[in-house]
Amino acid sequence: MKLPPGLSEQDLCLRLDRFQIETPSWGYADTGTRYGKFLQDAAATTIDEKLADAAVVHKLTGCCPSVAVHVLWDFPPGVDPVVVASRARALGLRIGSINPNVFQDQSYKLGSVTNRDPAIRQRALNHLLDCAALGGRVGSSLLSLWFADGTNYPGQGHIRQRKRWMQESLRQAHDAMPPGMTILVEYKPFEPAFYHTDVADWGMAAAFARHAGPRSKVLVDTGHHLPGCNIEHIVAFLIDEGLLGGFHFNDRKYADDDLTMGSIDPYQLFRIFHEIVLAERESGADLPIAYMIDQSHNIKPKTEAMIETVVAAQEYFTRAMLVDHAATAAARDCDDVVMAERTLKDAFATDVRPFLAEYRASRGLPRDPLAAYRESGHLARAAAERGPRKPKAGGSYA
Ligand code: RM4
Ligand code: MN
Ligand code: MN
Repeated sequence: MKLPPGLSEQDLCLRLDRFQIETPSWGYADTGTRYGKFLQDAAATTIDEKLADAAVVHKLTGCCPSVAVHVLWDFPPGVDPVVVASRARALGLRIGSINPNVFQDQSYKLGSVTNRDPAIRQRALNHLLDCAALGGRVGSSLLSLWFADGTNYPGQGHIRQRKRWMQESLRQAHDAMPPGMTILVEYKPFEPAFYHTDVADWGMAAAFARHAGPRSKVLVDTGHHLPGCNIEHIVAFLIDEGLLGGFHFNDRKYADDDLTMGSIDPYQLFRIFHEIVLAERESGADLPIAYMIDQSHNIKPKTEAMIETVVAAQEYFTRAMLVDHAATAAARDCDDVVMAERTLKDAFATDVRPFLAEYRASRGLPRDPLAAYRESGHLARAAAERGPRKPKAGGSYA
């Protein structure tokens, strides 16, 4: 494997040791499309089962110590989050980002914090404040906010008024957070709203984050862009503004498809990591970015898809570390566009899998986490245990 001057394999290994990826509780559960939900016998149904699967992923990959939770889905009445957090610890995990849910309740049909009805706005805000407090209790450092708020038809909402309501709620959530917690503002151009979304793009998310206060940053969900969008440009821009807080990684072909990372466009993933690695080399420090997965594995077995994703993240992050930045800069200095681009393509084309296998072995981990998973028999055991308890159908669209 060709390394850029000044970088050793040991350097790569040490950076990989610090490259941690958060897996989402909902990625282990049965999820569906608008048209139906296809149940998998092995998919988790309770938070304990989700944590058990996350622990398997962490055990095999060594780099997924935290699990994102979706408050409503993971902590139904009767489930004590503090007890869950201690069970997570017993499995070698911790609770990661707290994801409030202000999109599912019937009252949120026309919006949550941007609803015209002050009582509904207050209800949504109260949930955000509860989630902030919950974060403190379970030792989480991230309040990750995604709003389904938006409108379907021109004239349906007063856009600037709604913006101010959003702004006000974010500021209040920010000010109520325990010290050490950060808000991440996630944007999305459409869906479920089809005319306007209240936090539609990275610029709006950045403006909201700035208004909210200093402990507030932007979350880039790779699937939340209109086709053709240059995501790595957004990433570079947010890094420079000190506003890149984290990622929701997934891949997509058309919209918010939530496919496994790198399955459709691995070069894009590489280009995103390249911007991060370049900034880290220039500053000499790791960027404080929360790398999180947000995927919905409708077809693939959940835990396998998660392992595949984690492995892809490591592969493309490692490839990005192979870019010879001095060579890129030298080519750029003489306006040699062809050679400048080639420095990226050379790194992208490098097969880093043998190196990563060695790296894992040196850390006492399986060389091939997916193969180790298949050998472990976990999938069949989970299916035998969980399958019989599941309903026979996933529900219907109408
Ligand atoms: C959204 C967004 C959020 C996720 C919900 C379920 O599209 O990606 O991050 O929590 O879906
Ligand atoms: Mn997301
Ligand atoms: Mn999404």
